[in-house]
Amino acid sequence: MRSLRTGLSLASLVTGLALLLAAPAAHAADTPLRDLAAAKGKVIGTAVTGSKLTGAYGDIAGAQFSSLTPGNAMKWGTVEPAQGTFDWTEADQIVAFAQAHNQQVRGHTLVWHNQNPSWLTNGSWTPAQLSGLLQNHISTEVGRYKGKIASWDVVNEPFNEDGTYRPTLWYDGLGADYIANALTWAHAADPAAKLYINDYNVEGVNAKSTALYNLVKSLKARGVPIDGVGLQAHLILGQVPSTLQQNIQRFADLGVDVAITELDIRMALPADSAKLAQQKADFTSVVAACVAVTRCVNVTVWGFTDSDSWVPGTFPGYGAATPYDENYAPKPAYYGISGALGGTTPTPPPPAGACQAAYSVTSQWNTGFTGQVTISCSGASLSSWKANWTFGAGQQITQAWNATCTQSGTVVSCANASYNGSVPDGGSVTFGFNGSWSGSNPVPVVTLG
Ligand code: G2I
Repeated sequence: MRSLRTGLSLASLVTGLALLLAAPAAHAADTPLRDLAAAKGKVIGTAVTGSKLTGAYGDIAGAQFSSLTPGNAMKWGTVEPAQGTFDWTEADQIVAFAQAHNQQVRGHTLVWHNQNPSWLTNGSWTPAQLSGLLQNHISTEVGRYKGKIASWDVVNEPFNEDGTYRPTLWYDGLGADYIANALTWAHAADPAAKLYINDYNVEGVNAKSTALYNLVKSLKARGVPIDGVGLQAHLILGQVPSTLQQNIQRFADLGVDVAITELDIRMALPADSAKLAQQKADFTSVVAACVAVTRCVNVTVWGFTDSDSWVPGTFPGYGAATPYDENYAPKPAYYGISGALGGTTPTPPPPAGACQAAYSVTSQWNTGFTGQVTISCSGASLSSWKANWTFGAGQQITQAWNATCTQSGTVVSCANASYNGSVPDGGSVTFGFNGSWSGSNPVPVVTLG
């Protein structure tokens, strides 16, 4: 900046600024999702696998997203495989990566019925023992990462589809208050972390989301620390609930934040352009619903690449659920997200264009003829050209205009003149020649080279 100031006149600085200002508009689609989200006051996240955070996977995770959720690394079964034996390797790796990339971490998850260690699920515990185990687990894990986790999915998937409590180790052993207790213990371990209850099939207004709504309302009334609800959003192509925004709004109106925590949109394989276009529209409407509600603070995709998605393993025949394909190329869904965050979709590159040459005989007499070649371009252009062909019946060029032609045996090569090398997209150039023939005068195939 200093050398810019001293080295440039005011006029050229102004010109330079104008160019700088113009550039982002032209390349807005290249703006990382995290910057687009920030401009809307939102956080955009992805679930990650710690061991993959290098190379292209790491580059995209770091550049595009402002929040990371460990897909599995912070679950009880991962962090305490044997009672009292802890393995924080992957969780630490993800937290360190997030800190190095100025990203939030969503901790996932403290109380769940899945992915618990077998020593826990196979044990037989009194309610007091179970409660002590849970409190100790929460205090240990939340305490370890105190100050480093923006939000915790404290309780995961507590409800059945009909809105009753899911019978689990926790509910069966401790009753519904395991939820309030878990939140209270988490708050004690890290008072600054935002505490969430997270569930699936609660994106639209339905029995399950209404049960969640009523729970949050009563927790708030009791003074239990609850800061947000997570709507997982494991969706199916073409089935974004029409009441999504309304549902987000009703939670916001309760005085809690809302996050879309595990967004993916699966389709029957193979993917095709129509399905990918529908998926783009679906990602657009989910992100737009969050953008429309101030207290919807975060949209997190459950894996950003189709190569790192839980979907094909769980729903055979389904997949392609994320915004990047298996080779890390952004899919239309990516542009659905960026568009809903205010980015512009890039103008697709023009279809691979072509220039071609057409040969014709314009007049012919007993031993001679006049011919011409027209070179025309569509979706492409040339700055110089050479037209080549092979005469099939002993013809011989005697004279050419608007090109320099040489003939060696049957092979003819004609190069542009100094003034007509340029063939613009949509334009054409013609050159002509006289030749001799006898017997027959067949039209050759001309190639450009
Ligand atoms: O099931 C999708 C998600 C639903 N909401 C809660 C999330 O925590 C859950 O995540 C998924 C992970 O993405 C999967 O990766 O949870 C699954 C387990 O319920 C995870 O699958 C497990 C496999 O079942 C294991 O066989 C595997 O060892 O992932 C493990 C690590 O790759």
